[in-house]
Amino acid sequence: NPSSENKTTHVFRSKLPEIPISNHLPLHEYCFEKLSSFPDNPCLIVGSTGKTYSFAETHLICQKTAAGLANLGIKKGDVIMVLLQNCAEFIFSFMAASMIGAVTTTANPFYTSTEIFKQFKTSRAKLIITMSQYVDKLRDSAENHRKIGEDFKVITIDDPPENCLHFTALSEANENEIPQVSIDPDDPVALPFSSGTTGLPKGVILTHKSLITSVAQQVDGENPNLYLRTEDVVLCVLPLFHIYSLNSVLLCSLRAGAGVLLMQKFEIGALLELIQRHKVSVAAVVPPLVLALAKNPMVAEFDLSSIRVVLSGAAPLGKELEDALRSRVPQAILGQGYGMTEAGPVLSMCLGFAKHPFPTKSGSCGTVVRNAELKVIDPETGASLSYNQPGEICIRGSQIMKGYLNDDEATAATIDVDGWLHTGDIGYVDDDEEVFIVDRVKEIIKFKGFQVPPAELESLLINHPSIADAAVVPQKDEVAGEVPVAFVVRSNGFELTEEVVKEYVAKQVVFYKRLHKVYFVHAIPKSPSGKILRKDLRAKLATK
Ligand code: 4UU
Repeated sequence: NPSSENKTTHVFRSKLPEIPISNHLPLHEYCFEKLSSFPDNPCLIVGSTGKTYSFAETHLICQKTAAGLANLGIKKGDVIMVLLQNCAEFIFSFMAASMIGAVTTTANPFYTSTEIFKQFKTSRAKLIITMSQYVDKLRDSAENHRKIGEDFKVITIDDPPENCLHFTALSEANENEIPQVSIDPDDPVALPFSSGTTGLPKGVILTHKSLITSVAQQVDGENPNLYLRTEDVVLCVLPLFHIYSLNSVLLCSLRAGAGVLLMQKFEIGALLELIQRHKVSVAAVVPPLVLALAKNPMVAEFDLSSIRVVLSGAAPLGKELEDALRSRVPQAILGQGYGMTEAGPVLSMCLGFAKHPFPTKSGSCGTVVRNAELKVIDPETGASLSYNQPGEICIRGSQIMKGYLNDDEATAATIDVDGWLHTGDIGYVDDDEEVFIVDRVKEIIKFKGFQVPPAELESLLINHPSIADAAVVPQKDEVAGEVPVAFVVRSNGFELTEEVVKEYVAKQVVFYKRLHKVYFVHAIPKSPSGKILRKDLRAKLATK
């Protein structure tokens, strides 16, 4: 019996009671379920222009866009790719796809052509919604022989280049022409990509049920864990193509009736100005943004007194940084959320954000969300551990992914036979049910919260004619948290400089995957089975 379940399993739960969750609904119905109570409230506020869409307007444009997607031939189960920075059209596209039973795969518009097409092909997307400035990357290239307008459609939210369509082709369709589809709770709705605990990026299948469950765990119930009010303005500066912003900012706000302030990109001056102007009350951030808010002298010139909640996540937040931020926004509750794309994504959330809050400790990643089970296991033996004992964090519940797209092996390596998702994070739960993350056993490197999969960089490096072997590991960095650095073995007789290696990688990847340092070595330490001994390399870095 491969099952490790037994009587000694210590299951950690939320301090909040379980609640009924409407996860039989399609995601868009759930998110807009309470629309009639606040149709005229601001739903989306476009930071750059000040344009505001009410809930009723947002819902209507989503419906029109749904009809528009159907007119272009998108059917239930089809995948569309949204390649956009934060903007209203992102939301229209995502919710529209849900309405016709289609699936959205989100990607970073700063990706290189190669990175985009890898995801585009793997996800078998039929259509890309983007901006004109990114269309050149979608043109016929070495990676791609399919043609825009013939083999796949490209829609731009600004002036469409040749063979592309304007977004109005979607958003001006007749909302009465949405095809009737029946959506099963286990049907996919979102397909973000993540490398998980090992290897290359994979499509993470998030179903209607997973996302509804996750949102409900945060904002539903008599005493919501993340209490959002209809009068809240929630800052949406983190990219919506990442699950953190998509779920905890966008979907949670839609459900709760809070307004979402959209910022296309992070720029401290504009951010502070918008917080002050729109009286942002809830700010979802990542540690590098906390650093900017805590340290940048400009902050003193703005009124940030509207902020009542700061949620940090996606990477560890140091205690000093948290304290430094506290002095800047003394009226706000600061806390963390801990998420992982595959986990739907939220595993734990600060209970200081609850409607009836609990006291919390600095450095904690919150308490496991309600209607879910968390356990901590010995990474060697798999034995379940009790309070205050660090081990691998595992999570179980209806919110977790259905699995990886077309990769049963990776799915089985991540979700075990008893339904536990293994995170590759090392942490413990203290006596007050608070989760603390202390280490990571998986490969992933996090640059400002962005995923950098070492396997991807290693395969690029090994493709270089002068490189015999390579390994990529994280190095601690004050600003980014971690940066990728490489250990490289030169092929016999080849000259190769650090600059050449860095350049070679930089040309092929998005900015945050660039190598910050290259160490030339004679061999990469490996286990008898051929696995890179990353711990040894990390230890080597620590002594450098
Ligand atoms: C230390 O980072 C995310 C999702 C983050 C998220 C989502 C909703 C945070 C709050 C929220 O409300 O997903 P991925 O897949 O990009 O990266 C997952 C990994 C985790 O396994 C862990 O290693 O990112 C790291 N991580 C954190 N580490 C995520 N949150 C934290 C955290 N502290 N608070």
